[in-house]
Parts: sequence; C-alpha cells; structure tokens
Amino acid sequence: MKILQKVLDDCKKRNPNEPEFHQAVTEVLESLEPVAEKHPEWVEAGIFDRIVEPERQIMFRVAWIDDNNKVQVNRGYRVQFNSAIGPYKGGLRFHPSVNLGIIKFLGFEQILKNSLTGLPIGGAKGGSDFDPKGKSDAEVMRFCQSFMTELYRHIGEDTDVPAGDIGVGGREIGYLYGQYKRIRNNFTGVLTGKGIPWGGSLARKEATGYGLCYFMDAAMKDAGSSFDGKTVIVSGSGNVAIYAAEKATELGGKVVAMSDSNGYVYDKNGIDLDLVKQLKEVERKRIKEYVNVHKDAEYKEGCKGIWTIPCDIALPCATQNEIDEGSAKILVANGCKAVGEGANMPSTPEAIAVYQENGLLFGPAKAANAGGVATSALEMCQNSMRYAWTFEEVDAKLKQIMVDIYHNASKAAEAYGHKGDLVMGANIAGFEKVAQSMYDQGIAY
Ligand code: NDP
Ligand code: 2IT
Repeated sequence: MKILQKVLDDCKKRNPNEPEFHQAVTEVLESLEPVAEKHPEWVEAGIFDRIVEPERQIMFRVAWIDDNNKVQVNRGYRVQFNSAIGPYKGGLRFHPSVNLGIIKFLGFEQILKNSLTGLPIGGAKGGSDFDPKGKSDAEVMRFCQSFMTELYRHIGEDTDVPAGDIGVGGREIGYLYGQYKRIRNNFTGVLTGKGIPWGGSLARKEATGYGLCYFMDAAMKDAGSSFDGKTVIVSGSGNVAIYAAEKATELGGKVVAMSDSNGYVYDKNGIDLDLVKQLKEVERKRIKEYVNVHKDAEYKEGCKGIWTIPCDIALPCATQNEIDEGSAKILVANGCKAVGEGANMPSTPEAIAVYQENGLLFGPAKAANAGGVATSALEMCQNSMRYAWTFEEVDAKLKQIMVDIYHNASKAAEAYGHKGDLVMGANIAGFEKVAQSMYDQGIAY
C-alpha cells in the first residue's frame, strides 16, 4: 500500500486496542489502493480518512433489575458510521463479548455491505455486553426497555433504523419496539425484523441465510457448479445458520453438521432442521440436545472441530474469526471447494489467503450476507408505503439483489484487473457509490 498506508496507520493510532476494527479496515484499504490511484480527487477530498472515522459514536449506561431484585448494569452502544447514501442502518448485537471495537468493525463493514444492496441505507451497528442467555423473558424485556429508553432519542425511521444480530431476534425486537412506541407515541418503521402482524416483512427472518445461498448459487453457476449433491457444513445454529441450512438443502445440498458456541453435531444422514428449529428457536436449548433424538448423530465439545469434517462447501454462520489458518488448511486438505460467509468476518486474513492460494470460490461476508439488511431495507420500503408484499414477492426481490451483488462484485474485480477476487470486487463496488456520494455532498462530516 502506498497512498492509503498513512490512512491505515492514523486509524490504528487513533483507535488503539480495537483489533477487529483494525482487521476490517486493513482488508478494505488494501483492496482500495487501486481506487485511490484512479481517483486522486477522492484522496484530496479526504474521503478515505473520513470513511474510517464514525460520524457519531454513542455509549450509554443500561441499568435494569433482575429477577432477584438486584440492580444490573450493562453498556449500550450505537455507532452511526456513515449516512452518505441513506439513514444509518444495521443490527444490534447482545453478547458478553461486545465492546466498542467490535461494534466499530461491524459498523464499518455495514457501510459497504449496505451500499452493495443497491438500496438507500447508510451504515451503523450497535448493541450491548448484555447476555440474553439464561435470562428470563421478563429480564430480557426489562433490559430492552431500559436500553431503548436511551436509544430512542438517537434513532428514527429517516435517521437510524436498527435491527437484529447475535442475541437479538424477534423477541428482543418486539420489546424494543414496544418501548420506542410508548415513548414516542409513534408507530413507524424504526426497527426492522419486526413481527409480521405489526409491520415486519415476510422473508426477513429467512433472508440472510437464503441470501447467502442465492449468492453462492450464482457464483457457483458461473464456475459451472452448484449445491446439487454437495456436502455442506454450516457453523452456528442461530438465525443465519438455520435458514442457510434450509436453502442449501432445498438447492440439493446435504448439510451434515451445525454448531453452537459449546460444540458441534455431525449427522451423516443430513441434519434434521425441524429438530434444530425446535431446539433453538422454540426451546432455546443447546445443540448437544440433538443427539438425544438422533442417537446415530455425534456431538463433540468445542466449536472449532466442525471444520475438520470433510465437506464440499463451508458456510460459516456463527461469529467473527471462527475459521483461522489451521482450520482453512484442513478444509482445503479435505477437498472443500467453496466458502460462503454468512457471519460477519468469520475468516481470519490468514484463512482468506489459504482459500485464495488454493483457488477456492470465496464469497466474502459483506457481499454474501447482505441479504438480511437488503430485506430490512425492503421492510422499510413496505412500512413507508403502509403496505405489505407477499413472501414470494420479497423472496424474488431478495434473490435478484443477491445475483446482482455477485455480478457487480465480480465485474468490479475484473475492471481492476483482479478477475475472480470477490473480496476486492465487493470492497470496491461497495465503496465507489459511497465515495462519490460523500464527494458530491462536500465536507459535511
Ligand atoms: P444468533 O444469535 O441467532 O446465532 C448466533 C449463533 O452463533 C449461535 O448458534 C451461537 O451459539 C453462535 N455463536 C455466537 N457467538 C459465538 C462464538 N463466540 N463462538 C462460537 N459460536 C458462536 O445470531 P445470527 O444468526 O443473527 O448471527 C450470526 C452471524 O451472522 C453474526 O456474525 C452476525 O453478525 C451475522 N449476520 C447476521 C445477520 C442477521 O440478519 N441476523 C445479517 C448478516 C450477518 P450460542 O447459542 O452458543 O451463543
Ligand atoms: O450484519 C448485518 O447485516 C445484520 N445484522 C442485519 C442488519 C439489518 O439492519 O438488517
């Protein structure tokens, strides 16, 4: 890197102790060096320096009372990263590992991902170090109400529209929405992923996982391949994982393993998804319970071991940096031909290098998992119209969006002399629109 090295150095210096944020920014700036060469006017206007600095970062105390009448304190975050092409948009993550650096890496990725969808949404992310696991519904509700009692003043249907992410699903969005409406006396599309009877979009729940498979299907078709007859591994067993497994199966693949943060199940007969849905969506239990029903399936402690199972296609759908160099090498040695990222930044830079050196088809997160936020934008659109499309209508739009993202990323990579490099293609295709918009709008932020 020549032109952008200083941007990266300054960013790291200004944001110490945020390794995930550094990782996300490094990958993007490395991809954008040829764009900086082609657009000296963007360098001159400080577009690169500005895009790595959030427009606004909000941190707040969230106090709530647990079932034993004890006061608990968590920290809430909302990082409004970039509003060049639309209102801030991105999920909320509730997980004990959440800190500012993680929210910033997610918010930064979200800028380019949201641009790739072709829809008018800026980039943001938020959340808390609150752990919903093991909490009663009443505790989760009190936490969400307290969280929203601060957050409401920073968001709005044309300002910032949060949604779900790890630890935030339909239940949490419901409690958050109820509190927002109560405070504002206002029924608007301020959150997405809402329940279907109260303004949610059909197919939003399925969208990230389905979209991942639509993206990989388009990419594999271009390479003369498909899901049909392939062995697939899906890590995680949350929202993204379940619907990635469902669509991969529908497209002819056989999903043989899924996981949670404790361990993984291997079912050589193909994962019983109805059981996984029952365990995870309804009963909120651990994946190890799977083997109580399917006695011939195996459960192993430790989630990393899932990558040692031979597969043709790997779909990491749990969390960041879940595939390291060692796991990537094992995947390759076992004959894996394609990796599609449902989670955000699930592969370390060293793992990505292994995929690329070995010619794997690699669908990077900000392109491959954009179907969730794209469908959130479709939910916003329906809310604005006060109208609702059918499942089939939303699903058809989602599919078209994912095919378009694949082709746009693929074309951008080729245009810059890196045919087949979807990491570079996605970063460039997502960035160009945001950069031009920031340039047109002057030194606004
Ligand atoms: P969920 O909370 O529904 O599920 C998360 C899954 O990942 C669970 O199975 C969880 O296991 C596992 N997991 C979480 N943290 C870890 C960890 N540190 N190590 C191993 N496993 C872990 O979240 P989602 O399915 O919504 O999100 C999964 C990924 O997809 C995240 O990276 C998220 O950012 C990304 N994503 C989500 C979108 C969405 O629309 N929801 C859109 C685009 C990307 P356990 O139950 O044990 O914690
Ligand atoms: O990472 C993501 O794209 C999400 N968690 C979805 C965000 C959204 O606003 O739907």
